[in-house]
Amino acid sequence: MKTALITGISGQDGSYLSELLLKKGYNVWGLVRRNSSPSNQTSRIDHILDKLNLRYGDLTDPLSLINIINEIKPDEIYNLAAQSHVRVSFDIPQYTACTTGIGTLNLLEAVRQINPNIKIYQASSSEMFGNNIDSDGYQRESTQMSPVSPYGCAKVFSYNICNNYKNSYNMFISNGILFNHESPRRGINFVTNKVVKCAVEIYKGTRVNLPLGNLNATRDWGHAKDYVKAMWMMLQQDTPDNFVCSTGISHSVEDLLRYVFGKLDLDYKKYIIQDKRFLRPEELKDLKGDCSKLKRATSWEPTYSFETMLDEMISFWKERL
Ligand code: NAP
Ligand code: F7E
Repeated sequence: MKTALITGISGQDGSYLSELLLKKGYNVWGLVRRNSSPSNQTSRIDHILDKLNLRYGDLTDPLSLINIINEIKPDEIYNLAAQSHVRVSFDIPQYTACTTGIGTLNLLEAVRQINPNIKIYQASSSEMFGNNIDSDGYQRESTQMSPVSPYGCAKVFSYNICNNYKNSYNMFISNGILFNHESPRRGINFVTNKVVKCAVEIYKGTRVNLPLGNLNATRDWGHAKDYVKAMWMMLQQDTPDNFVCSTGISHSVEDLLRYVFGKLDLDYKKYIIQDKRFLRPEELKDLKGDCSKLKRATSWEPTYSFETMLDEMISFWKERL
């Protein structure tokens, strides 16, 4: 039985990855932060809590990482913990750098000192590319990285330090460069789940409008359940490498509105109000990923489309609200 440690186990991806690894027979451990409302914090993993082993810790506390790695002796570590909200990273840039950037270094150093043979997955992001696009309209592993947010800058640091530790100390560290991925478990301050939840509230008569920021940006949106499979596949390769994971199809925020409100027989134009609070000081305009390297190396294929993913989210909120 393999042992896996997931940092960020209480997050969207941590919850789906836990389910996947449990199904595969792993002994699954997770790092959780101290929170004044513990039941709320584990809401995404409450249904499997009895099968998981949780320990308090924090990426910014190196001793907590050393203690848990010494205790559980993992075969694989999935480093999913981060301050992951791009807009918020402009409000708390130093905190974001400490957690999303230096936190990764703390983890790598703990692994190097305790057992450099542990395999590590690093949650890298398409936000690292900033506004660079190859001439065919896609971003891929070779696309230049010029991040446009404190979050993106911190992720580039983590990406680079992972490559540096891999090469310097011959460690198995793979970066998954994941494009946006969503689900009913997505935080409700990210645009997909915000739009779906608010649209369902308007449909049910409990809300009158939806304040949003930039509607023109385009994103390559996939489903988190598909993307955690890719994370696991990356660590089952013979050698560590960096892989883009994406659907290759992009939609604007306005497309998202049209689809979700349309499914509820509503005209989104009647409800949207522009709210400056949701604009970013610098915006990443367009994302569309080419994941042919991942597909060549593994048998990974997404099972959800943009539409089926949103249908699942709409059904979830219709039932929940
Ligand atoms: P998420 O829902 O925001 O989850 C983040 C997790 O990190 C939560 O469990 C959070 O704990 C934990 N965390 C935050 N700061 C921490 C710290 N200092 N020490 C320990 N744990 C900490 O994010 P996600 O959508 O699952 O994404 C997972 C990872 O993939 C993140 O690193 C994200 O940046 C990256 N990523 C996400 C996407 C995407 O579209 N979802 C795309 C590319 C990359 P609490 O529950 O206590 O807050
Ligand atoms: O924004 C626009 C916003 O916050 C998407 C994270 O998982 O993916 C995610 O980052 C777009 C942006 O995701 C609102 O300006 C308009 O253009 O859902 P989002 P993100 O910033 O792309 C990357 C790959 C990650 O790695 C990150 O961790 O939607 N937008 N109006 C809005 N966005 C939000 N949140 N709220 C609005 O009201």
